[in-house]
Amino acid sequence: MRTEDARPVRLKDYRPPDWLVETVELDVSLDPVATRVRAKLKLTPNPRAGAPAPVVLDGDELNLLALAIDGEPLTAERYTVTPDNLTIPQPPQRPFLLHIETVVDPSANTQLIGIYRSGNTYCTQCEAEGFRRITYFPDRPDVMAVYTTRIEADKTEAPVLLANGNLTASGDLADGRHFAVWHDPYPKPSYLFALVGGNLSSVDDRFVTLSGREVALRIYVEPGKEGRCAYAMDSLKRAMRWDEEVFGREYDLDLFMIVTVADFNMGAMENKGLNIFNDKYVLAGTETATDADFAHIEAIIAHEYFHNWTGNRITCRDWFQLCLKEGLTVFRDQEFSSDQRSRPVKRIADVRLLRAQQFTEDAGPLAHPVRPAVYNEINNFYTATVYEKGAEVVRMLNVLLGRQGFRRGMDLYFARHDGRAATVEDFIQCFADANERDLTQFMHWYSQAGTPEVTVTAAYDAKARALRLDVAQAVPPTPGQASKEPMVIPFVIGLIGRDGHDLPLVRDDGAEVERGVLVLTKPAERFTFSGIGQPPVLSLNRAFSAPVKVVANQSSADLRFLAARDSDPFNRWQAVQTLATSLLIDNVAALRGKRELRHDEGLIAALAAILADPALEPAFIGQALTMPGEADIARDIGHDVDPDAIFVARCELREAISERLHPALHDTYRRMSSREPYRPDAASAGRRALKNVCLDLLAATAESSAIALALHQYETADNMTDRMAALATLSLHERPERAEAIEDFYRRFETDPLVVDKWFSLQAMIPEPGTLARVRSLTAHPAFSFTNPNRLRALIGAFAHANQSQFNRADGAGHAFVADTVLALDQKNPQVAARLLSAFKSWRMLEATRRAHAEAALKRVAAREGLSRDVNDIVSRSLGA
Ligand code: 0A1
Ligand code: ZN
Repeated sequence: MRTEDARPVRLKDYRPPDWLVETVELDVSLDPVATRVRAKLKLTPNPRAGAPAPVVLDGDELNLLALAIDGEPLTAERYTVTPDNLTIPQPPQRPFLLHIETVVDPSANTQLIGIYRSGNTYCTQCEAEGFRRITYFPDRPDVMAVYTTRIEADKTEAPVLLANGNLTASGDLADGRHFAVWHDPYPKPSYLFALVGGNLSSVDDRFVTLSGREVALRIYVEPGKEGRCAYAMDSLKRAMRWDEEVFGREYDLDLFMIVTVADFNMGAMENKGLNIFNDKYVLAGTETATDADFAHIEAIIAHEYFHNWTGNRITCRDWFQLCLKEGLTVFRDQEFSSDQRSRPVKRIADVRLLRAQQFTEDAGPLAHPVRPAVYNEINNFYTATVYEKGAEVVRMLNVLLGRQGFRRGMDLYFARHDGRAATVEDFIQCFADANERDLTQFMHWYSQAGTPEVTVTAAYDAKARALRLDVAQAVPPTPGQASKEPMVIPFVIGLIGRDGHDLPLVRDDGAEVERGVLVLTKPAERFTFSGIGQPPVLSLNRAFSAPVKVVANQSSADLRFLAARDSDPFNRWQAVQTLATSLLIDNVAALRGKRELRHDEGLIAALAAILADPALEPAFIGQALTMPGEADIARDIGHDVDPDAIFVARCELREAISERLHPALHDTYRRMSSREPYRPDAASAGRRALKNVCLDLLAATAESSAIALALHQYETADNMTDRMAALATLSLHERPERAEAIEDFYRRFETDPLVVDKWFSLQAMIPEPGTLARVRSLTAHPAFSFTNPNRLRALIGAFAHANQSQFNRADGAGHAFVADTVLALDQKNPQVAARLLSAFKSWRMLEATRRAHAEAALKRVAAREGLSRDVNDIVSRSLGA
């Protein structure tokens, strides 16, 4: 294991590689405990590098058996081996063939990086620095090579042998073994290498590209699970078509394969031609997967597929450029889902996620820029900032340049950089060149951390028929960045007249504001609009055009007006959230000061109007009725946070909504109930979402009839969405029905690990003091596994990340439990341990007692000898060392 000695890697130290690899021939002989890897690398001196240089290859937990140059074995004095490197100090300064033979133990690989086993399947995970756990190699993304992979294995243990590219040969060998040879004609970085060996079944389909080429599609699963791949396969074909239509991108190999495994550190991996997926993001059936699962499958299948162009054909020069592939590809998958489903609802869901995860990250000790300038462990930068904020930055280009201008920039990017390893500068330059725009200032989005705050003050002058907007922006300080430069913020606004129509946006110099985009560039600036015959209501940051926090102090009446009338659906939703947030913040303060709680009739009226609006999509109404989450309220409060008070204030609000809107909620519940057979499409899912939000609100008062309704729905549901939603509602009420239903659920689904994960999570998220004891005892449940990342995240991850009041218990027991788990897990799987530890990312904003407990827990982790680099990095940044 790579232990803690931190060696910060800095962007400014980037140097091109001294040696390039033209071709890689791998010969891998699979064995459960001694997998032998023979590698033949064609190395050439890099003409872009300087003086003659040694060959320094990366390695991690490898056993070197043999080494030769051009067929001649290297004697011991001609090379050195350390735990991290293999160095040949005086290689020939010309192209040569390097033969390396190593052996690794896949069964002992609990990190799940490199070659490992998931059940009986052999599989690999190489991003970011896992290839070095397979063979010695210049394991950096700017070394792109053509790979040929020969795999051999026992034919009964691993009848299926897969690697990147096309199958070029296969056959039987002596002793019951067999082999397959795969060739990938596209040069690629080592992190996109993959191989799989196992007893797998495939579901096969085909896709004909726009230019008429036929591509074979295969999804490999454990035998018996073939019936659960239909939605993933359909999503794949839709994604392939969409990328042709929207981005002009065709698939480039004759075969596209997806393999599912049950043990995987992340969601999925875009290896060239051979995506490897956490089975949770492929397998789905009506009885076992929720609407949210179906939506995730669609998005992640598309995400990995889209990487073929944004990530694989054009890759990253170095890991600092991670957002180049991830932010862009998330943007692309968000757009795909928006086109397949409802654009406004998707935008609301994405912004909820962005605020919950990225804004929170940006507000705490783990804040970092979209393109960090330094890292200790790259695995810790697969973050909401790189992915989600990275996508927002790409989206802002789309807003600034318009759809066509954006497409021009993308086309140029594909044309200019195909087959290369690129940087963020390269990417942005394409948009600048294709649109003749200067995007220098825009680059601050990549280098400055923190969520910008945009403050808007309006003044209406009736006599001059003019509206003046004073707009100020500020980016708060973040670790290592005390002061910031102003950003380019595409701020889309609307001015709404009393009749609900948008007024024309004409600047006082007569220029019309195109697409409503005000481009903010200064710390403070003034915009004046003329021809405004009445004081308008402001609709700000429409469709969330920039990832900023808006401060506008709009009146409750204006917010209600926006909730009812804005032509921008996102801002209708936002207006409700703003009303609810300010009420919740006031009430948290009231609870702590033992004062009486405030009620907001305006908010209730706004919700009633939305519920009654027949023009609105059900999924949108469901989003509007869902109050801000506890973590969001905490972040908005920002300091001296008491999670219990937040929980109570939120419950009180839900009860008030329940009481005041009871008949409408009941009626909506009934109207949204369906006797039709289950279908996972967006419209049906939206109806179920609204129905289940209503059910949960109806039960918020713990009224018996609502509990009975939930129980009835739980028992009679014909799909997992309804069954799970009913169970989640029941889980919030400490009554005998809850225990029975939880028992029943396990009995029904105990043979299905992905459903058992839902069962673990649901219990871990119960916001009650008994939950910690329940979680502890569930760690001894026969279905729990400490080494399977999905199980671990389902139980302990859900407790730490999704149960604010119990993780942050006032007695510190929640923090201590998670710290203990991190320490125990770190020995086995540092990447997953570090991610669990990041649950402490908001510890500094807690009130003093809880903050002290969190600090003590973090210090205890920090004090442990022999921490992994992953955990050491998170804990030291969390403590601000
Ligand atoms: N590139 C993948 C995410 C990923 C990153 C690291 C991994 O290591 C275990 C695995 C997957 C994506 O964006 O989907
Ligand atoms: Zn990705």
